[in-house]
Amino acid sequence: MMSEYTWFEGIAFPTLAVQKEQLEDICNTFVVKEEDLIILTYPKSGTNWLIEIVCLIQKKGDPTWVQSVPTWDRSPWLETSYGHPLLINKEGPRLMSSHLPIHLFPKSLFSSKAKVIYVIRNPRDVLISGYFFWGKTNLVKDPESLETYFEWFLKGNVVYGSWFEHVRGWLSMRECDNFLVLYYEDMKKDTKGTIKKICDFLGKKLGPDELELVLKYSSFQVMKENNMSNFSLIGDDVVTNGLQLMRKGTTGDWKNHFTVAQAEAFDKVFQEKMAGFPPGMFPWE
Ligand code: PPS
Repeated sequence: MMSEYTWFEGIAFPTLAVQKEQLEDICNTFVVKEEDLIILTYPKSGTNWLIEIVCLIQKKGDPTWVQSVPTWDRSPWLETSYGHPLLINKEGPRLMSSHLPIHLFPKSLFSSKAKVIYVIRNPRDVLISGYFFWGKTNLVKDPESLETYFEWFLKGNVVYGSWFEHVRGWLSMRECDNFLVLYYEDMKKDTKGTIKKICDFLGKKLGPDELELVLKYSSFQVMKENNMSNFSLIGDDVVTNGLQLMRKGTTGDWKNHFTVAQAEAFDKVFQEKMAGFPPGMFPWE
């Protein structure tokens, strides 16, 4: 069944998860605290993987927390009707996630020293991951074909808006000390190096055995089997048909799905929309 969207500032949000009044409130009045840690992503970029890594770092590799508490309670999604109240009522340092574009994020962030980690993934893989994910939920309109979803994605007619604008917007903060940019592709290529980078950013030290535990419990296979992390607890009101968060967990899957014409059309739009960034900004290009 098709779901309605909640529209806010020209961007579509899944009505089942996000409400307009709450979004307005979050944007204008939510107070980010100095000691907060915020995981920011465009959807399907590796959000849940990063949440798992951060939770495990905080517990020095002990998996008890990630194996007993669902992801959305460990790191509530700020803009959701479920996550927002949890965050307002939480005392002390908070871990939170968000897919909000920069112009809708609570203004208090920009005068705060709260730490932010922003994960970027090749948008071609984001598109494919999203196509297979959203179609198995009641959260979005059913595109009915990859061709249609491809067009919607390039135009930004998808939930949370345009990937290009999201990434361009948040990358404007990349020189800030409290802002760490990670790439899904680097996380795959050198997961241990990425975990160390996150530890440095958070001012956490892990011993070699602790690092191995973080690596083990955040691996694709272990997360896929962890019901607290693999979205198997999401209810039937949202899931329509065998929803899987942990689908493939690879880079370059888009090559199995794009036609040559689609690959060319994507390259063209990417070059136009992301012009002006220094060489090497996007490791897959
Ligand atoms: S969501 O729904 O927007 O929060 O999704 P998000 O977590 O951002 O992205 C889901 C994709 O991340 C992959 N993933 C992983 N890849 C490698 N290792 C680990 N541990 C891992 N955990 C999640 C997941 O498989 C989704 O990508 P696809 O390409 O669909 O497999």
